[in-house]
Amino acid sequence: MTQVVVATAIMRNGQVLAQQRAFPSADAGRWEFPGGRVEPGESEEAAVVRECREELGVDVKTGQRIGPEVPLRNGMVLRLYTATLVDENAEPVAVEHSAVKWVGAGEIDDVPWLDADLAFLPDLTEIVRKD
Ligand code: 9L3
Ligand code: MG
Repeated sequence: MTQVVVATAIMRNGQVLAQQRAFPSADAGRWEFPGGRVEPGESEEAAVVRECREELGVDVKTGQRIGPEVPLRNGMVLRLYTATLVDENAEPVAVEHSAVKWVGAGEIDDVPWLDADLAFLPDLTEIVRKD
């Protein structure tokens, strides 16, 4: 079966959360939407919740899937879900990454995203603008 990697667009007050990768070295310094591999028997929505807990230390509620399915290396595919913080006042922290930051709709295009994540920007910008 195809290995799905989920990515999460956490939205709050017209902004979306970006996190900066620390590893591997080829990706270090680039920004991504938080997430990771869906585990066997796990739903994609549950993987979003688990990855945000692990990577950011926050609980999220998974929203809708948006944008294309992006092919990755090794036959994996990347899918993006929107999400909101369960506690709006909780601040995500970079547990295993270099940094996190909130990005407004007008700044999304200026972030040095991973190549794979670029495919989500048109659909995402429209949704963040309406948030
Ligand atoms: N990946 C790309 N964009 C993303 C995410 C969450 C992941 N927004 C790629 C990087 C890795 C693979 O998917 O090659 C698995 O992700 P992770 O487990 O290293 O986060
Ligand atoms: Mg990850």
